[in-house]
Amino acid sequence: MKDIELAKQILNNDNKTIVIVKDGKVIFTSENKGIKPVYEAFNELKDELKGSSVSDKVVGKAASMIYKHAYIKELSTKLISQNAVDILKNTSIVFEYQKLVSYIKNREQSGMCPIEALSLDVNNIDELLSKISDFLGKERTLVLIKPDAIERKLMGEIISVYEKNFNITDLKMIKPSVEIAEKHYYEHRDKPFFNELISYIIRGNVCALIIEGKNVIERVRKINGATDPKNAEPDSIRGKFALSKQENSVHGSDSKESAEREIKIWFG
Ligand code: IDP
Ligand code: MG
Repeated sequence: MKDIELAKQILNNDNKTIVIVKDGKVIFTSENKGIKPVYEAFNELKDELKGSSVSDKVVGKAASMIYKHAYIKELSTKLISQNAVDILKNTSIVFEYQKLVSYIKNREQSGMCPIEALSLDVNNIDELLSKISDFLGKERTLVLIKPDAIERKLMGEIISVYEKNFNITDLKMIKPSVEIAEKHYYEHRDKPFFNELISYIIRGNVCALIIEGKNVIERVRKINGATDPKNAEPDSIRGKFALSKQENSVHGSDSKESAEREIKIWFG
């Protein structure tokens, strides 16, 4: 049975307070209600569970339940502690939901990580899962403002379009090396326009941005417009500014995988 199914089944069963699943096997269940057995269980299992705190496990639990369902690569140390990340790798911890909520409600809110805070005002596990998925649905993408736009001093105007619609979380000017340009456009290496494309992208400064938001990958590509300005919506960035199919002012990643690959190339 999948973790998620097991978790739901357990959470719908009044008799069980806590179940700890490790490597796909149930290694601990408690028939008692209340938070006390949870602490006791963690005490007993602290070596096995790397001695992390209860809150790590609460977060680890929430995260592990959606692990196979949501985009979780981004659920890094930014959102949860390293201990919870470690636990995620091989352990799922399932609490009775109401006990989890009362436990969280009694905690200092300022110390909460975002996922804990999300679980405060939901009524059941499905709501919690969908809230967390929404939260994690926040994507990142890589945008490049290409040399033709920088040369024509359109950078500010173009950045303001993204800024109004999304959060810009990182930004830099860079004159790309051939190596960076070839890595970035690797998928086009066999295309007839490849060499020309590389010469164009390295001919001057490029402004690279990491942009974050819900469905940002698809939305940025829509705002950018079609590759060839002849086909681009007139009010898209390419529709307004692109000079040709090649000198088309901006780049936006085309998938989550491309976004992560490209962010690594440009931001390390
Ligand atoms: P995209 O930037 O809209 O994702 P891709 O097909 O991935 O478009 O192409 C990458 C870049 O290569 C384009 O943005 C453009 O600068 C350039 N390019 C694409 N097709 C051509 C072409 O037919 N001739 C010249 N350059 C092209
Ligand atoms: Mg592309």
